[in-house]
Amino acid sequence: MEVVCGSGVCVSSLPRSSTITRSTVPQFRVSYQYLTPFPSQSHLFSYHPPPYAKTLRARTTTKPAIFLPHLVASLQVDQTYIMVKPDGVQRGLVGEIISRFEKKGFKLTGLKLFQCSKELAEEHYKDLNQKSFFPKLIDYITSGPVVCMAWEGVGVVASARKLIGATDPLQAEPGTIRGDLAVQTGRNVIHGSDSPENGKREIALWFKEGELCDWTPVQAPWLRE
Ligand code: IDP
Ligand code: MG
Repeated sequence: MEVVCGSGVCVSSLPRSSTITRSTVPQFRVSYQYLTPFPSQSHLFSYHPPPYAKTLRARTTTKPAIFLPHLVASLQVDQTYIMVKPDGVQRGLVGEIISRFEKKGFKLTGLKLFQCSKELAEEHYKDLNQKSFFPKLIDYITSGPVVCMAWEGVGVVASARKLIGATDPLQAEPGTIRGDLAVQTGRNVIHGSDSPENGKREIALWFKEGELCDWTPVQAPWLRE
């Protein structure tokens, strides 16, 4: 088995938890627990044979592939649902928040000011409906207009979560939106999808057909080679 480790290069055909020992890599003196560069289950880090491969064998092969996360990630364009919550709108933070995503280089594909219903808020946060704070969360989200946004880009879901910062603004790093602009979890100014799947689900929930724009920013060649 071909194994290349070091300089951030690993073989993806190894099971996530497999142990690399002296027998698999003779030059290793000790056992190494195989770890992906990030402890994520993300689809970004799984190997998919190219769909354009010419033969069935080539398409279904399990032969080891060099695992370069930045190259794998470069193939995946995701969508995320970002929402300025009612406190962000009331405090005049809409422009500041949009600006951070624009400056980063993501593509805005949907944008609207919107008063959401209780039903929509409950559906959006359905995974939290057993939490004690759920009723207050629904009151908060429906207490005034929100700004709904759909953003698109390579790695946009994970990157947006970094730009947003931790759920508790006091734990959020300075430089993040919550770290810079908020002080309490119950008033943390912004929502961002937590997975590519939820990005799609939430965009479909908050936007109607025809409200999203498919366009090519002129700056595209200046953002990605
Ligand atoms: P996230 O917004 O960082 O993804 P989640 O755990 O998904 O955080 O929670 C959704 C939202 O619910 C939070 O952004 C916050 O507004 C609210 N929330 C979460 N935990 C608490 C809490 O302990 N008290 C009050 N509100 C909370
Ligand atoms: Mg969440």
